[in-house]
Amino acid sequence: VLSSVLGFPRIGAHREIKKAVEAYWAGKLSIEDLNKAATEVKKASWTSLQKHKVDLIPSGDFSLYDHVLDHSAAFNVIPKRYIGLGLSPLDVYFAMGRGRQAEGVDVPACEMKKWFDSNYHYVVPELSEQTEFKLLYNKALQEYTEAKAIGITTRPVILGPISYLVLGKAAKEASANFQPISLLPKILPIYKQLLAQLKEAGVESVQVDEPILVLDKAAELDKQYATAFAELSPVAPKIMLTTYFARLDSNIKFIAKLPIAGLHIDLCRAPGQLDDVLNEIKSTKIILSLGVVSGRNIWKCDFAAAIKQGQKAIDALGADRVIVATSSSLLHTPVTLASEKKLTPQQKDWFSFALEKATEVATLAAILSGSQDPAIATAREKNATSIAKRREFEHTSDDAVRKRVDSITPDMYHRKSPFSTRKEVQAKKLQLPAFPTTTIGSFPQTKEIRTARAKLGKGEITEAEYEDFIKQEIELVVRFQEKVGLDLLVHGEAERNDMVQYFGEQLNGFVFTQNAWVQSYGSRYVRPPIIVSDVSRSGPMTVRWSSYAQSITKKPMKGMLTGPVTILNWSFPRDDVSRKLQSQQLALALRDEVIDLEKASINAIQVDEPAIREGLPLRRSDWDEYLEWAVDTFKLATAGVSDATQTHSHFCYSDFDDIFSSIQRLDADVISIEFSKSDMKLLHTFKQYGYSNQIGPGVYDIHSPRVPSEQEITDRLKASLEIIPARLMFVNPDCGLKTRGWKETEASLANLVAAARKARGSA
Ligand code: THG
Ligand code: ZN
Repeated sequence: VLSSVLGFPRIGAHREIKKAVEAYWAGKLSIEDLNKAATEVKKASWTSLQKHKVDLIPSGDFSLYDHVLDHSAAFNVIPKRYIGLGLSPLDVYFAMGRGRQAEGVDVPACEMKKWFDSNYHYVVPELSEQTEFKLLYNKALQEYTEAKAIGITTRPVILGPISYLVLGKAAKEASANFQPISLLPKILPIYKQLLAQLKEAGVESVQVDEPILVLDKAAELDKQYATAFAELSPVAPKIMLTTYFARLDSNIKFIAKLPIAGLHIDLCRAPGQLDDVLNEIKSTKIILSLGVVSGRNIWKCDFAAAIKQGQKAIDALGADRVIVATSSSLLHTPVTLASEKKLTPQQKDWFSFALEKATEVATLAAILSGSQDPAIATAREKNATSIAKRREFEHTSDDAVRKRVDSITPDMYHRKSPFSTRKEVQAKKLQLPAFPTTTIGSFPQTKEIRTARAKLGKGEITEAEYEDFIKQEIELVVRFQEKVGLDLLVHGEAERNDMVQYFGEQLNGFVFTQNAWVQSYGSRYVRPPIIVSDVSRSGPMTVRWSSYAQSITKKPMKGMLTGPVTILNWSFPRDDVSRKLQSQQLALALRDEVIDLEKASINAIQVDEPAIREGLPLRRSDWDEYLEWAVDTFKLATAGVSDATQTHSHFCYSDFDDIFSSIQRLDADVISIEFSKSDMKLLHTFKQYGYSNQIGPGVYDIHSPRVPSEQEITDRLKASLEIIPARLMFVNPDCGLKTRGWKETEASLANLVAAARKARGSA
């Protein structure tokens, strides 16, 4: 029984890649030094995986920005707008990832999308009939060779042709009914070339990721899979077809018939699929890779359970046909627990980060291979003790919290009156003009703000000094909003490091880390807090800042909270109770905060749920159950206020089509949506479904430093007004301003206010 890791974090144990890439962008690091930093990180990963006795070590999974973008760049899938700008290939690559605005060049970034149900974003390939695939370079081969040169034999990883195409989208120039998958005959020769080169270099087996096999839509692609693998197999090293994040369901029927050497399945997300898969592949020669060590969570693997599954597979297939692996790439987990100096020994004993997970797969493989090594026996015993201790801890629930959840009554999910009534009461209270202008909540997180926070962390300034500093920042943001003429103000969130981490650090039941960074996109990382026990609020979390902000202005101040579903989705949840229960507990804590804000005369309160769409299960048959509790818990958090308090919510990255009726059911008084990147189609959907509450379609894209002109904003408003009635319209940017600089923020918001005022004049 061999052990395998499907992919490793590529950010470096100390965020070396973020630092190097950002320094390169700033012109402070040469290409050579950037490559050197990359080489160091790759070497460190390979070396430590080898040291931890992992048999199948991945290569080709490293990335300076995003692994899907790596494929596009290597396959010549480069939209025209990035060509002929006089940029080096590396700069074209980064321009596609993040846009570029300098020295006369002004190109926006390619679209990003959430990678399945994770908080990672990939850069979406743009495909059309005109796409000319070419293999410009073979990144998997380069990294394989690089590892080989230091004496480490790896298994290269590539994203398979069908998933690559299906994850892409039709480019602007594509014809109306173009389907990316129609390019399969054109892309297969490229994959053949890539795989043949690997084989020639002596690669024994290659990991071909086909994660879309866990989606419903793969069921219709059985013929494409058959064609693709019939063409690729003869020229390729042994193919390990790799799936993750959900179950294969009936897709296993056609997968079992493919000419592949091995299949990887996720047994953390879908433990129930093992029997089915074993039945289907028993009579074939396919090797089964068991994803028993979670790539999506940080809990220590329960060896006893994993061994049971491993033994079952061995009984059915024989030991030489079983591999023990991580469930998915470890990209979604932090690098190592060793960097955490503040966790208690008890807490540390519960977790495994990427490196510790590598040890887990190696140990499990040794156990399943019947190893007599006393060190392995000891590791097994230690694991059993850790798991038992954690289980013991899990039984010590917070009775008050559990009782409160049990006594939730139906009326707690509903506002007192319907929206039409609330709207009138709120209009009197808030006195907002037509086309009220507002922002999503955060203002630029300047270097000074980050420095002050870091100093507080290191004890270089006192709590009181920090508090004064934040108050000054709030005052600055409030005065700016007054001056520029916004109507519904925010306090700017200078005190928050991250919209989830900030709440995680204040709520009971969470543990937070010092260095547990996970890549979110490009050079942007997050540090998800960990839910370890029942969640409750020990006191107000945001009231102090919101009421200070309200106290220094006559204009209405909007309170800002992160919703229960988003806190859950962007944390590492516990795995001993349901997501629903965790969301309910979060909702009750937030409900208290909402009511406290109302008591403090904050008459508009925003509870953001940008992650509600990404939490949607990958299989449609699981959607209803999720949406029911997700919507309910949002309502539980927000419905405790009087009619006069205006509730807001904000959504980003959403394919609203899928969750439309749920958005309506949230019954927020106002929603703001990311919208500038998609087209008017989205608003038509809102109209078509008869969305009845107020809505602020983002009037400009904050993800780029570009300043939208007043005319552009006016045009956008006019277009929106053809669909959304004027009386329901709010005017706002399409997301928070945290990652923007002040300069473009001032200019953009001035144009936004001017456009709204013009609209009032002409409406
Ligand atoms: N918080 C969390 N997850 C998210 C977002 C978030 N996922 C989706 C989206 N927003 C991702 N966007 C970002 C934007 C900026 C940053 C991270 C994710 C960011 N990170 C800082 C960095 O990498 O320099 C570190 C943040 C910090 O100082 O704590 O700027 O908003 N959870
Ligand atoms: Zn947003």
